[in-house]
Amino acid sequence: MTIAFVIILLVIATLVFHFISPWWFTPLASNWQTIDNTINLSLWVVGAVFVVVSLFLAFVIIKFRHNKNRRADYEPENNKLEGWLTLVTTLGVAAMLAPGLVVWGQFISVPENSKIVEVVGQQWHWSYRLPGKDGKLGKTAIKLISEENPFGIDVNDINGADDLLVKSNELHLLIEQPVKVLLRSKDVLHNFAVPQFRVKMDLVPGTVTFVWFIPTKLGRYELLCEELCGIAHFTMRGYIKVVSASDYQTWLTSLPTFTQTLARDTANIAQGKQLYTGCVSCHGIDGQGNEAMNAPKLMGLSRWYLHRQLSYFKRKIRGQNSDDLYGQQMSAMSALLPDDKAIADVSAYLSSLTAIESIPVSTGDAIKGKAFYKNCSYCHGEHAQGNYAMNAPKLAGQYPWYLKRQISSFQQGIRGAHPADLYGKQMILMSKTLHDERAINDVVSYINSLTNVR
Ligand code: HEC
Ligand code: HEC
Ligand SMILES: [Cu+2]
Repeated sequence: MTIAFVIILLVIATLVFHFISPWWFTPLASNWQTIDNTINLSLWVVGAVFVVVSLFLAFVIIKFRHNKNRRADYEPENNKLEGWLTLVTTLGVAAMLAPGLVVWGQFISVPENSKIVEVVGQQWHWSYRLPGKDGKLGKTAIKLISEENPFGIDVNDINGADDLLVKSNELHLLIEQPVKVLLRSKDVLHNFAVPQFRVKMDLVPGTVTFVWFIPTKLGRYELLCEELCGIAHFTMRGYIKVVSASDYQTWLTSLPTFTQTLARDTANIAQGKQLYTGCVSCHGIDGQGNEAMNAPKLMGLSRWYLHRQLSYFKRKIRGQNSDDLYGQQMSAMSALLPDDKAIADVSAYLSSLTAIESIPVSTGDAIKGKAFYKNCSYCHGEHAQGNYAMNAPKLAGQYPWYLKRQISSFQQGIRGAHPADLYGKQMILMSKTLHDERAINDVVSYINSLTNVR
């Protein structure tokens, strides 16, 4: 008897939860109402069956409960009843599956007037490529990917020259314009999913997959990787901003073509050395750093990392937090570098310095630190040598006081929390794997004990 009431309560609770629960789909922002309809239909079919079968079970338990004066009837066959049950079940299953086939048909028939956009996934961020005026994307290959050519575009393919590259994690789309999104992965399986658009698809290394949709509502939507693609999978987020025609045009004109990004490497090392004279008082004559000035070692850091940090300081993405005293100092100093060219020059100069690097000593327990460093090595490399593909800088050879300060800045959100800081956010999350001062000390000791490979 009790079990019958439990079942009835379960049915009531489920229904109440369904109707009052705040959890439901985010408002639709694309043409894919049909996907919602299919999901809803399945839910209604499954829901009705759940209610009817559960209540029937409860009814039977109550009605035919144990009674000394009653005996059960044995009825192994009932063709009529079985016929009905088979028919009803078949209709129910067909109602759930058949509309899905129709919607899948639409899902794979891309409208003629769609515009192409390429989305590239890698551990753990997104980038985008649009065809230039010719409307065609250039060929790509994994083996062509390098620091200068992160998309791996084939320079010999004429279609690639005017491709527009978006290195940021924000893609803009024109409202009411059907788009065919080509999906490509540089490393492992990822999944392209924007909840408001409803459509989602895996990115598979070695092949190009696609989805299509029409964005129907202006707004900025979060792009999630819905594939468990590695330890920092949850940091793999991007944004899709649906904009009006004029905003879209402005955005397009701001994008560099592939040719322009290649031509950009005109950094002048001599010029960079000249510019660096303004930095010597803090960072030292060879960029060896200076503890008294709180200034880290710069020599031997990668060009792309130096470039990024200097433009972060300049664009007030790093060093603006009111608790970030040293970052603020440095941010003020970035005024010595008037423009992007100057930043490129000084970065090229600093990364060219190959003076012998002393290995700093620190006081933590390097053996314990090694265990902590396991997580860090996925991005920063086994020898803390840095890894361009992961956007993670070299840590080996850096002063312990500076490393500790940065780790705790990340932990407190003093560094990396600015909305335009794409990579700092990953570090904020990672820094929290070190639970106390002791752990920070230990991991830094381990980093300092690593052979300082360049
Ligand atoms: C007043 C002293 C001072 C001067 C002058 C100065 N810096 Fe700095 N710099 C700092 C301090 C302090 C930090 C550490 C900031 C922090 O802890 O977040 C820093 C950090 C940096 C970083 C970040 C390094 C990393 O590993 O993330 C770079 C790059 C840098 N400086 C380059 C320069 C360049 C190039 C110049 C000359 C244009 C310069 N600095 C001039 C004090 C200075
Ligand atoms: C998911 C990849 C990833 C992992 C894992 C990771 N980092 Fe980082 N780390 C980064 C990136 C990316 C940056 C550069 C951030 C930026 O550009 O502002 C960075 C920056 C840093 C910096 C600042 C270096 C400098 O010169 O200012 C330190 C220190 C650091 N990481 C330490 C660690 C430690 C310790 C661990 C392990 C607990 C770790 N990281 C794990 C990606 C990672
Ligand atoms: Cu992913």
